[in-house]
Amino acid sequence: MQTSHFLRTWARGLAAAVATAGLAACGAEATPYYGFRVVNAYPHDAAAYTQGLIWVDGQLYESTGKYGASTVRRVEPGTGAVLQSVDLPDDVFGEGMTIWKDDLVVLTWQSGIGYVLERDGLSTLRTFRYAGEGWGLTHSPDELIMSDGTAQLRFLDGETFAERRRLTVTHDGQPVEKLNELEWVRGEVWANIYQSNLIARIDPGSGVVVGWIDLTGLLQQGGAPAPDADVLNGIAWDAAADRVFVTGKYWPRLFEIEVVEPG
Ligand SMILES: [Ca+2]
Repeated sequence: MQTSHFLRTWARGLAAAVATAGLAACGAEATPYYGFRVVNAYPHDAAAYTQGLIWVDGQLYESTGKYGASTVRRVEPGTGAVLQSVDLPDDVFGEGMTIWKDDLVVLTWQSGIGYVLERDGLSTLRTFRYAGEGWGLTHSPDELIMSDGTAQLRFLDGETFAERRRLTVTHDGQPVEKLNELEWVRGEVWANIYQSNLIARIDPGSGVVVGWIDLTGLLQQGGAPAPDADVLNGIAWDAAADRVFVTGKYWPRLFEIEVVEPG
């Protein structure tokens, strides 16, 4: 028995040494992949092609896409009830949304036009222009942060919408394409990667992905099958209570999740 125990201990030690040597040969530690735990599941409008999701003072605001069906809405988190909704023009495809000061800022996909909406009445206050496509939108304390479907994040002045800088988001030195819905969470930029179950946790200074959150299997939790659901999209952070909510396009559920450490 003693010999067997010794051999097992020796074998585990050897395996650990080989793994460590492998990482050292790569020159860096592997980027961690985090799991998740569902804290709560709530109803969500399964007709909403979710493009932007934010938490403001106890309520959710959501922007939706598709030509002729794009909206900006105020949603009761616990029930999913749409308390108020306005239509965007039929010829624009709604995209990401955030709040700046007290106004909602909404992007459109390929029209190059952004909308500034009054938060309470959802009436349009003004519009602005930007180059290229609009995908996700969030903000740091200092500026707006926008994605456009590439690996780049643009940092914009929140008053003039002028572009201040761009950053290429990378994982192991390679660009991470299809950055979609965004959320500023605890000093990081979190980004849905379009057509995947992954959220990238991005260092806003360097653009480096410091971790991945794998939400594979999330949709199947908390209720009946959802055959019409599309991709994961939509992250909202309740900064005051430090809670994270996620949903997807045509998802019938919204989830509050906790991120779980790897392994
Ligand atoms: Ca968001």
